[in-house]
Amino acid sequence: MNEQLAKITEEALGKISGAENLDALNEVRVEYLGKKGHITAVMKEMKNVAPEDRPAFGQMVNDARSKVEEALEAAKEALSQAAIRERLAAEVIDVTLPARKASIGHGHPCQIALDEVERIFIGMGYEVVEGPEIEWQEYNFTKLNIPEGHPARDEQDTFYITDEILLRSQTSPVQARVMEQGKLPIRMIAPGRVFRSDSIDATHSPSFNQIEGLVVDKHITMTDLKGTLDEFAKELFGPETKTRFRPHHFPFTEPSAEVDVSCFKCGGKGCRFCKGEGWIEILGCGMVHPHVLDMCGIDSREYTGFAFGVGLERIALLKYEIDDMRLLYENDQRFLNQF
Ligand code: 2NL
Repeated sequence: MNEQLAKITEEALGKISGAENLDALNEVRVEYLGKKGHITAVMKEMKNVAPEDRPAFGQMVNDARSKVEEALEAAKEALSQAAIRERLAAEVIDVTLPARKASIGHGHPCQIALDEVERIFIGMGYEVVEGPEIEWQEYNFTKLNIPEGHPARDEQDTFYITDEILLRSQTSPVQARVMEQGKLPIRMIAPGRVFRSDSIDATHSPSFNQIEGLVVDKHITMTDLKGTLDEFAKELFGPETKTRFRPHHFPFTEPSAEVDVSCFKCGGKGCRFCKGEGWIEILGCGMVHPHVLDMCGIDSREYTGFAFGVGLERIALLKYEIDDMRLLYENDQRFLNQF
């Protein structure tokens, strides 16, 4: 018996040291120590052993069992260590490689220009107000003195969602909403995205940004309009800047004007930048039409106001001397990083 057990133990130890991985090791455990294992089978012989020999027999089998268990444990430890070493070697990280540069991006020229415009008007006591990009045509057109049948409502020019709902073609509906709330006086600018059914070229896009301004109070006159926009132009383009108001027509203002600034490149002498004109057009403005005030719930016999609208992209193109609007929509970092 002793000899047979020694042989089984020897065999088990041999297989343990030959096991190449943890699965193989487990098979050896089952083969010798499992329910039907070789060493377990020897233990089951106990019943055939003379009662006086049983303690010694039991001791002997237990010793063999312990020996195999210890060997299994040691081999398991060694194989696990080897597996970890192998993984560490395979996953080695070269800490001397240069790190990937963290990119924090760059402000968009339109955002920089908008920040500047907002700073100027906030400095003059204006509030910045935003509103929905999807509007009732009532607010986009009717309340702004653009009745049904007016050419500005042409389906070719505006993106309609239903007969009554559209993508706003200007930010003035935001101002119509503020007027309707009835808190006077009003000093506000409304920046935001607007939509026109235009084809894309160097100066047009179906979606662009506008900043509209509105002042409503008692005794507001054209001199307030001219003084405010002259100050705005000087702050935006430099203290030497002059302004020129040319008569124009907008449905929501009367009288209306377009405003030019003296060319900030040549000072007004005429150059390539201003196409020899000496002047550059930057915005449209006028005294709020009394119909507009009345339709928005403000008594036009008591209150007057002025309003203006500027294209944000146009300001950015002029200020940063960019010659194609499409560059503003590509978001190429190499372009943006220049401003
Ligand atoms: C332009 C001209 C303009 C307005 C916008 C306005 C708004 C209200 C009432 C009256 Cl609520 N007017 N906005 C007035 C005149 C001109 O924009 O050429 N924009 C790019």
